[in-house]
Amino acid sequence: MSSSDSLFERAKRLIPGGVNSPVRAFRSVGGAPFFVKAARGATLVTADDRELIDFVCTWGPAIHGHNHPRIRAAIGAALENGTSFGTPNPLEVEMAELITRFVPSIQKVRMCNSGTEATMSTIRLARGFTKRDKIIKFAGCYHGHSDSLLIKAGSGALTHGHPDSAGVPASFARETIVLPYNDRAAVEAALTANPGQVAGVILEPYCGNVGFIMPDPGYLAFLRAITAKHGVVLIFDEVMTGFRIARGGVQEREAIVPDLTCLGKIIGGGLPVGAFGGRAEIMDLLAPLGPVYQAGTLSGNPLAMAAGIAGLRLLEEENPYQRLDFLGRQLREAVLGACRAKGLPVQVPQCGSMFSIFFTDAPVRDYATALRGDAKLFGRFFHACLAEGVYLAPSAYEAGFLSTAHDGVALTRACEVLSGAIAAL
Ligand code: KE4
Repeated sequence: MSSSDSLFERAKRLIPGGVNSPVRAFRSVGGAPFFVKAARGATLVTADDRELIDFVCTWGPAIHGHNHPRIRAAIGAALENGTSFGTPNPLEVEMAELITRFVPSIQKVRMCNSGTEATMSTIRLARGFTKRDKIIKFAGCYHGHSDSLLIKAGSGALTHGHPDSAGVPASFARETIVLPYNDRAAVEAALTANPGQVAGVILEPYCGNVGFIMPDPGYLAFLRAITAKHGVVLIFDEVMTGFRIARGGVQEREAIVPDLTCLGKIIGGGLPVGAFGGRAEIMDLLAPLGPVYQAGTLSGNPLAMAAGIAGLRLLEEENPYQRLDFLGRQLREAVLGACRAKGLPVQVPQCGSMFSIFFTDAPVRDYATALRGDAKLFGRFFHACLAEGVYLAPSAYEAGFLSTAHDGVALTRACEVLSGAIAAL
């Protein structure tokens, strides 16, 4: 039995499903997950001493590749001073200054420990600010696992066939209106049908949890205008896209100014971090200033701040976005070319270092069209790539990620593997 197999057997005895996050379980692609003991650059080293070229990048944070020396050094230096103080610390201020400089719509920001905490807190803020209860989200968008948002959710919830989680009271679910993404009429109808009742609209401005889906031209501007008109808080969940699609996230690339923004992943440099921020008049409702409570023992943790600051400074120095888009286009062209040669219908939406592969002939623009992709074929493709040392997200409903460390041999090899796997399907 391989080391991963024996670790998985032990894990399953004590950890539900043997994993600490469902999407890691390979349930939708079949087979058992491998365990990783080390990671560096574009490579994972498994417990079985296999080296894999990684396109999951720990679900987004590793935009500089794994274990970047600058991030490692920053954590080491911070560690000399201790791990957690439970008081304000200088690094939190530096992080707040960086985030507000990179994302000008964020006038004030609060650190927390995960993307889930960030999105959950913005929902509470929107409700506190507007004194309204209803929230609009979009089918397939995943905003973490807080009750109000685990309705028609993407990512692992969709992957495992439970987009509406058990355990969420009907009274909670009633306050969440779920609409199709990219459907303007649906938003107009929902706001007309619920006058003065909708506190906020939350969305992934580019979806990364139902595969990678971009908005129709003008859709984000439409949402900005209609939410302003109805006094509804517009929340961009940029936990995945923040600092990845552009230094200022999707809102920079699309020149849209949301009221609140959720962040995570990259800003932690691989350590547990979330953040949310936006208009000061909304953020100042937060305790200790105002009546909306939110808190966290390890929020602004010095090690996580040091790692995140090092990663953001590296982005500022390298400005890798054009380079990452060039790498993403290479991968896209390799998959499109191989599928064309095979006569296999495929969509490969890609922007910068985010992409996904849908085996379907119809363009994918929302939850319904994403589900038309051949998930079984994706599972076979996933394992064919894994067998050759390339690790894609273990689900047809996730985004793939590139890092600056993929530039060169890793991407060349990966494109060969992806093309070969398609030819052999
Ligand atoms: P976390 O609570 O997992 O830190 O963040 C939740 C979250 C919020 N918003 C967006 C847009 C997200 O993508 C996420 C988390 N992303 C998934 C990957 N699809 C995390 C992977 C996992 O659940 O293990």
